[in-house]
Amino acid sequence: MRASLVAGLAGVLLLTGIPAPAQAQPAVSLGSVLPAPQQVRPHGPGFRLGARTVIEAPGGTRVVADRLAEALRPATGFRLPIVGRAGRGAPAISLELVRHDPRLGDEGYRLSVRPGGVAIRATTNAGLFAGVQTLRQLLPARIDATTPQRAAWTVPGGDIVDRPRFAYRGAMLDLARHFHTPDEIKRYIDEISRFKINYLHLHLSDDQGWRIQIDSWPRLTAVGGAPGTGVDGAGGGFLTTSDYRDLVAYAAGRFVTVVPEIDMPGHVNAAQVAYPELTCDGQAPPPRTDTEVGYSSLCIGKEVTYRFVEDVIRELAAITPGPYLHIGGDEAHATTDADYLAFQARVLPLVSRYGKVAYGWNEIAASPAAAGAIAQYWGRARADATLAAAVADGTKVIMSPANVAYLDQKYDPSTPLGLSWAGYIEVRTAYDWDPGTHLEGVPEEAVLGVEAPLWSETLRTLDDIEFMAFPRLPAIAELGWSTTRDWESFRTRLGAYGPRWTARGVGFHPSPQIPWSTA
Ligand code: NGO
Repeated sequence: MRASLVAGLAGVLLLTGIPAPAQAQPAVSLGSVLPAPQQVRPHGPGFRLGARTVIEAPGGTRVVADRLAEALRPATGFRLPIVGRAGRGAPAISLELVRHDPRLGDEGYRLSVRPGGVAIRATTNAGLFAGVQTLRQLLPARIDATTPQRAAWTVPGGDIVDRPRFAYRGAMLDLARHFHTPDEIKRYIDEISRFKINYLHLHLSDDQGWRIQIDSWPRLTAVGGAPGTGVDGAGGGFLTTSDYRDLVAYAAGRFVTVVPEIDMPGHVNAAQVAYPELTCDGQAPPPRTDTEVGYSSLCIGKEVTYRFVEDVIRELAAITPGPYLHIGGDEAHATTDADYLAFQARVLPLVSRYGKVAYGWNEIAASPAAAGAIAQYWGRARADATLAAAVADGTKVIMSPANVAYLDQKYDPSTPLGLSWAGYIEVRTAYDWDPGTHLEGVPEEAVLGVEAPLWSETLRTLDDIEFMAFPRLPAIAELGWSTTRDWESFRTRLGAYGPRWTARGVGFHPSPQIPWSTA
């Protein structure tokens, strides 16, 4: 409350152009964090990070300490050694796993800032990592510079107790329409994990291309990942199994779980170009790099279809440590309803046979086999009777309504990139909805979380990705993490975050709805 008032005043000052008083103001207020922490109690003097500061990281917390050190060393130029125990009186940022704290759940953390140091406590490393992301935002924005800066590295005094509202907070990248390289994906992971996003969904196949190596069907990538398989014949490429494993490990080191998607029974033209036996007449269709949807379908009556699907699921499950495997299921307009149900009755159980929870676009809810599965809602309506019926049977839901959560939609008519079929989505539109009440018949208990999909028909480079994702991704992240939703507070905190992106060279959309700080 107090924190958001302080933040709100800072916003007014920025808007009116009157400079904030220079004296005694901490550079950042304790509550100025994205997504908003649950409990913020500013009090007492803060901590000043200096050349003698150490990172105290007893057993098992090393992976988080490494991330913290990587985040703070470049701009401060300090050594910040990681030690098991800090010497008495040594200024320290200390990480510690505690046995039990019912306030924290699996991913929560406590952060306290005193003149002698900063303490982050959690019951898991995921919780400590979340606390570290908060701490980074409590330092002056210049902490995000990639070269040493002169600054007073102060952290405001007080306590934060925080935990997420939803267990699943996701982002999706579409590698099929335009391939994005492992390095680009890693940079995206770096940015999204700062907002406590903990799942990255990769859309790995579509009509245009196939982007993941499958050993038992090698032409999928030899043909479907060849140069020229991106939209309009641009680009091409695919992830080898070892690229994929490396990405999964990189993500895990940032507490992000990868969710792979193979889209079927529609969106399969690239697979059919590579393997004509996957069509009903056995004839290869022409390769397609336009952006039509809904014209291709696997051949539901052929056994080879299920050998193919099982091989793909088995191989993907084997290289995916996370719990979910996404089987698409959207826009199967070239599959009859009866065929669609027959297909899902065989394929949804296959996913569990290989040890994964089946996940698909909300169309899968039409199948009785989706009872234990997860459906990703991408519709624009506020009610979906088929989904509500599945929810009553146990299906869980991830919310990605296209008209509020699709990061590929234009901000406004002047946005140079993106599509607009679901409407224009400025920052406020992305923020002003509630995943727990958005859909009739889908109560909060049935909602596993939120996801912000970024389809790439019009997006080729990392710059394109960043321009569309930021600043809307933090809006969706806040809906997934925070229990409060307050637009005035959000826009002020977002405005204060801008210089952090600038310092890292992240080209965000400077939305006119946000009071961007130029500090
Ligand atoms: C739809 C479609 C995708 C498009 C996307 C573009 C879903 C689930 N299927 O969303 O193939 O790329 O819109 O916004």
